[in-house]
Amino acid sequence: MRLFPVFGDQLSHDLASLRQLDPGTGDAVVMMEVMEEATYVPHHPRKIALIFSAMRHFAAELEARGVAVRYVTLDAPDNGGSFFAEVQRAAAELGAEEIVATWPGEYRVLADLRSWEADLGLPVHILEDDRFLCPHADFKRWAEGRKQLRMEFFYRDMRRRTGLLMDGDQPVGEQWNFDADNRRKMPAAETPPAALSFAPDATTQAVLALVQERFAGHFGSLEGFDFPVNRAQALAGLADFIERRLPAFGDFQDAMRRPRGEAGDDSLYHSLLGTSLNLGLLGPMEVCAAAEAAFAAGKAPLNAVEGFIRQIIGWREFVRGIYWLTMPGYADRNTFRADRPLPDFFWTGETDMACVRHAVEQTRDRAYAHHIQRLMVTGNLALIAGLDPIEVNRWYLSVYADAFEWVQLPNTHGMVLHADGGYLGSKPYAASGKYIDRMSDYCKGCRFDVKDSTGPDACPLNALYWHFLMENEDRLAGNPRMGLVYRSLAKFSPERRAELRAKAAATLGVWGIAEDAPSDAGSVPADKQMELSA
Ligand code: FAD
Ligand code: DLZ
Repeated sequence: MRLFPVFGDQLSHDLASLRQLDPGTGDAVVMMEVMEEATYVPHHPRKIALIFSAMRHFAAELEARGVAVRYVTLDAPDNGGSFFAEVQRAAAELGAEEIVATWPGEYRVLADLRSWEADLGLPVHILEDDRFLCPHADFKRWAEGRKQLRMEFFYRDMRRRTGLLMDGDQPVGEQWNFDADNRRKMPAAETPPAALSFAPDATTQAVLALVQERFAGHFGSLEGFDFPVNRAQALAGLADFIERRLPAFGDFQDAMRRPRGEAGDDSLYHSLLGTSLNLGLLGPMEVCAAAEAAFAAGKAPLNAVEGFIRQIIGWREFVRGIYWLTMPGYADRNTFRADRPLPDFFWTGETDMACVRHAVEQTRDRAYAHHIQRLMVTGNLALIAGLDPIEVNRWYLSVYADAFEWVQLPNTHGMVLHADGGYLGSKPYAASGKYIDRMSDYCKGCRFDVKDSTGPDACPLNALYWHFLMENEDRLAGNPRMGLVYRSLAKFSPERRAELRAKAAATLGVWGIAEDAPSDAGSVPADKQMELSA
């Protein structure tokens, strides 16, 4: 008898391990809702509910196909609390002779799985997760000998490998990348269509009640839960995106906008496919093929389709490759020696900065923020304020419904914080308020003046930006991609530099995280802190 553990982000019927399962031989799947997973960081309740509901739907689909499933709910009276405890019990009770698993999404879980063989006294087979398009060995081969890894070159290889948007060995449109066309600010009259909303069925409602009861103390709201929780819903979400939002996805990919009380406010023209992809309800090739077909049918322009496909076969595969190539250890580097705690407003949204307030409130309400909010609002602030990468990484892993460490960590630690010393990205995305003003309407009506850097109402991002550049001049001034900004900084008088430093220090003081503040001042509230000190 073989036991097949299936984790909450492995909800694909063609999962490598499930392809080996033979229902006629006594093989069984075990799926487990366990406190260890739900609390190793304080996950957003919406994320926990999504995962539990999707797991329950997937288990029901397996059973309908004749697969024996041992499903352990969180409130089962004898729930063992961890993957290991439940697998051990299932193996003993069912008389398992072997464990067959698919490579998990986090190093932490892989290390656990690898210890099972000795602890259970049973063979444990861990199969490669071939739902991803670039196997570990291929990424390793590609990366070997390169000091820095650059997504663009990896992406071109992935285009050749998949044949997506290729004309023989040349890119369709004679250009690999149309990013330069994808930076439009959103006009006030533009109204992105609302994404599909999936009303909770009885299974989801039961999960919502359970999560409400058990995780009420975690940051985030369950109200209006409407994530797709099974493959049929995920496919409907994909079709809706391809038809109604993909055509403008490229143009407004980098745009941000204040909430206007309209249905599409949170995601603009983004796909909202991240949770379905990461849980395994959709596969990367099928979503890219759907986008490519829309281009072939003349329903979506090349800049949109190329931009979308690049995110999936480029960025998504690239960050996963980096994660597995460098773990454990990727998160240990802290290039800028950043050590300030997270200001309270990351958990409360209580700040007068309109951009940050919106990003945090939306995150609290939806467990979602689109890429530019994550990168250029909360991310940029974390970078230029010198926030501790451990706290920042934990925040991102906790608060987004699509967050699993293989994808969250390289994006946060590498792309946003540049804490990996430039392994993932060639330069930090540091920006002042000017960038936010160029790409959004946040600054209009914000209490702070984006055109001012040092006055009492100056946008705090401006002085923090220059402060960051001054603090890290020795590390960054030699970077050819930072040449322009350092040439500007070189023109600043000593008095101007001092003013900017003083303003930045005052801002950090107001947030309770200046150097001379007590180390816990303004930090994560105690109830959210349980894992942060680990
Ligand atoms: P869209 O904008 O519609 O993009 C389509 C798809 O492309 C996404 O669903 C995703 O699968 C993929 N994609 C886009 N950008 C990236 C990227 N940089 N890395 C990997 N895949 C990408 N993505 C996650 O899936 N989980 C995370 O935990 C996560 N954390 C992030 C943290 C930070 C600091 C940053 C800057 C980005 C992070 N991303 C993460 C990437 C990206 O922001 C999300 O994938 C995206 O916002 C999800 O929304 P969407 O489905 O509407 O994406
Ligand atoms: C994120 C998460 C949560 C909150 N809870 C569970 C759970 O109870 N059971 C489960 O199988 N998976 C859960 N997950 C997702 C896992 O953390 C994820 O599958 C692993 O981290 C991947 O290695």
